[in-house]
Amino acid sequence: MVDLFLFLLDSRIPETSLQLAEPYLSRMNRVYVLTKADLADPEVTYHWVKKFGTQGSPAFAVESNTGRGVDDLIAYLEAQQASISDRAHPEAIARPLRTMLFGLPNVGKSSLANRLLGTSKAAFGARPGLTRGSHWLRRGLLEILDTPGVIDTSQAKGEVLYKLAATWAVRDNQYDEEEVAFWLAKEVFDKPDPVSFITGFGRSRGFLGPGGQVDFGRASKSFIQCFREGKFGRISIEKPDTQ
Ligand SMILES: Nc1nc2c(ncn2[C@@H]2O[C@H](COP(=O)(O)OP(=O)(O)OP(=O)(O)O)[C@@H](O)[C@H]2O)c(=O)[nH]1
Ligand SMILES: [Mg+2]
Repeated sequence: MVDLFLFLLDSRIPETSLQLAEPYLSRMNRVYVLTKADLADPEVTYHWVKKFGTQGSPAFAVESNTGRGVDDLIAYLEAQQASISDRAHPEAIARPLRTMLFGLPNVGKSSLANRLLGTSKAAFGARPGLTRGSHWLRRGLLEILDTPGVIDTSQAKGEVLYKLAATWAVRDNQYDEEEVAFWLAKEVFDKPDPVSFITGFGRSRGFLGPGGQVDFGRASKSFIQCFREGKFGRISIEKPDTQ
């Protein structure tokens, strides 16, 4: 039913995105799309795209919120559409290219579907688990199957869980905010004393509890949210070893 699988990977954690999604898809006809590129370090994303390319899979970095990078992907899909029609029935009327979007919850599948189709038909939103059921969407010679984030993240723990939480691929009740904030401060921001770093962050925001003490829970939550929104700049959590 599908000509091409668009395998969406969060630009900040391409390796973890890939490992978790890998068991669900065949090796065939795979295209990688690094999403939310505006939130990741552009140089690191460039190296990821290059790495996937040398491994034989076309790869694109996109920003579905602004549309940046999407034109290159559209040009690629149009070329694929032209080639399937030629190969199968050169004499027949061109048939649409069927693509399926696949990836972690909240990675940007529905937003990309809208960009590719130039519509806002696919419902999208800030929390994971928004799309329910799979939907075929069509415009001209492109058909897109938008799927829900079906990848099972319920068993994720340790660093994998922290990465998923930091990029909001898991629901808020799946992780401990203070643990995630501690890990982010230590491993991603390289802070030797994560507790005082998060406390300082909370104080600077005025998150004070009774007695003037910093509300560590609130500070942790806000710290994670600021990271997710790119308020600390464009930060890649995972870098390819070739870089
Ligand atoms: N900064 C940024 N945010 C994006 C980008 N693409 C999507 N988003 C946001 O990410 C959130 C999730 O987008 P969706 O398109 O709903 O993601 P999804 O993969 O369809 O999510 P589920 O259907 O819940 O699995 C939304 O708040 C989007 O606005 C992007 O390129 N950059
Ligand atoms: Mg969706």
